[in-house]
Amino acid sequence: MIVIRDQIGIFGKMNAGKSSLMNLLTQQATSIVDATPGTTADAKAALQEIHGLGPVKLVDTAGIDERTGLGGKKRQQAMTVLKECDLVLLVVNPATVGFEPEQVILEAARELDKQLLVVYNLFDPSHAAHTAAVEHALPLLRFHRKITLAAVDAGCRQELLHFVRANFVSKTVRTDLLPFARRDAFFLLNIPMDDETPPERLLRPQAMAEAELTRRWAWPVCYRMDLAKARADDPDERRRFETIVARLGDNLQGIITDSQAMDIMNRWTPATIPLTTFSIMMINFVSQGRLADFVRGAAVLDSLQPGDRILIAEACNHSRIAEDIGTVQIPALIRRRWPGVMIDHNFGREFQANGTLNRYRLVIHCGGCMISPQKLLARIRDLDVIGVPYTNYGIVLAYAQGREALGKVLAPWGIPLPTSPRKTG
Ligand SMILES: Nc1nc2c(ncn2[C@@H]2O[C@H](COP(=O)(O)OP(=O)(O)OP(=O)(O)O)[C@@H](O)[C@H]2O)c(=O)[nH]1
Ligand code: SF4
Ligand SMILES: [Mg+2]
Repeated sequence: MIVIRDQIGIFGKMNAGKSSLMNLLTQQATSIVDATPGTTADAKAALQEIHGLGPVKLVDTAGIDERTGLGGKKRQQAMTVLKECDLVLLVVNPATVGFEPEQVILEAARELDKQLLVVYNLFDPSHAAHTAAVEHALPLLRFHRKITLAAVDAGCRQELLHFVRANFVSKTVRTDLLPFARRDAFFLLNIPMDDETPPERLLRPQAMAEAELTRRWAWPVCYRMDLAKARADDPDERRRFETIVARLGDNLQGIITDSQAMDIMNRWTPATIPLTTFSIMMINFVSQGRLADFVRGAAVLDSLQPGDRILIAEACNHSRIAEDIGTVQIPALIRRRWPGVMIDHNFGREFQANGTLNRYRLVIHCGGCMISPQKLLARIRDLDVIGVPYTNYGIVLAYAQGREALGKVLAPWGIPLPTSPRKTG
C-alpha cells in the first residue's frame, strides 16, 4: 500500500551538519556523522511519523560543493532529491565562507516552487553573530523563515519540529484510487497471473484495488483469466467468463483488468458494464489525478513516423521474463503498428539522470506503483518543461484496440476522448 508522505530533504554544503540534523529528527544514528567532508554519498532516506505532520520521508543528501568527479555525481543526486521534495531544509553553518552552494539550492528551490526553511546550525553559540553576513551574501534568504540551533544537541529537536510544523504547509493530496466505486456493488478484478506473478501475493495495484473497494463497502471479486486459452478463443474459457459475469448480475458495477488482457476484455465485456485497467487506475493515483495529461500524450500515437524515438519507462526493476509488458508486449505492438519507430527503455528509479529525454516523441510510462507521487510528479514536470508528451501502458494497450476501446476504459474516470486527435510534428 502506498502511504502518501510529505518528503523533507536536508541540503547544504559538506560538513554543514546535515546528517547530524537527520539524526536529530530520527533520534537515532540514521546517517553517518563524521568530521571528514563528503561523508554522506548516496542520499539516505528514513520514514518517520512526526506528530502534527503525519507520515514523512526524510532524506539526508550529500554536500553539493565537493569538487571531484564523485562530487559531481553526489551533487546530481542531491538535486534530483530536491526536485522530489515537498520541503527543503537548507542547513547553513554561518561560520563558514563562500555561500555559492547555498545560493544554488535556494535558486533551485525557488525555480521548482519548493517550500524552503533555513536551519542555521551553530557549532558554537558565538557563531550566531555571523548570520547577518550570511544574509548579506544571500539576499534570497529574506524570503524564508529561519531557525537557529545546534544539530548535535538533542534538546533542539522539539523546537525544530515546532518550527517545521508552524511553517510548512503540506500540499500533498490524497487522490481517490477508485472514485467511482459504489457501496454494495461487485467489481470484477481480472488478474490473469503469468510467469512474472509473485507466488504468494497479488501485485500492488491489484491488492490496492481490493483493499480500496473493501474500504468503500463494495465487493471485489478476483477472477483469473487464462490468457492463452482466451486468445485462442477457447469456448470453455469464454463460458467461464460469461458465467461469472452472469452470476454477479445487475450488481456488477465494473471490471478492472490487467492491461495486457485488453484485447480480450474489449471484445468480451458486455457494453453495459464499465471497464478500466489497473495501469490507468494506478497512474491516475500516483500522478495525483493527472490522468488527462497522460491521455493527451497518447494523441502522439496518431502521428508517429518512422525514425521517431519513444521511451518506455518503468519505475522499478522487477524480474522481466516471458511476455513482459514493457520489454516484449508494448515493443511488439509498436513494431507492428508503427514500423521504423525506435524504442529505448528506462528502468528503475532514476529517470532525470537521462540527459537525452528531449529526443523522444513520446514517453510511455508504466503504472508507477513502486514510486511516490513526488517522484512521478518530478518526472512529469521535467517532461513538461522540455515539451515531451507522455502517456501510460494502460492507455496505449487500450488504444491498440481502437479509439472506442480507449473511450471505454476512460469513461469511468469522466475523461472524454479528444474528438479530433492532436497532431504533433
Ligand atoms: N559542535 C558542533 N558540531 C557539529 C554540529 N553539527 C555537526 N557537527 C559536527 O560537524 C561534523 C560534520 O557533521 P555532519 O552532520 O556529518 O555534516 P554533513 O553536513 O552531513 O557532512 P557531509 O555528509 O560530509 O556533507 C561532525 O563532526 C559533527 O559532529 C553542531 O551543531 N555543533
Ligand atoms: S513500478 Fe511500474 S513496472 Fe514496476 S511493478 Fe509498478 S507498474 Fe510495474
Ligand atoms: Mg552527511
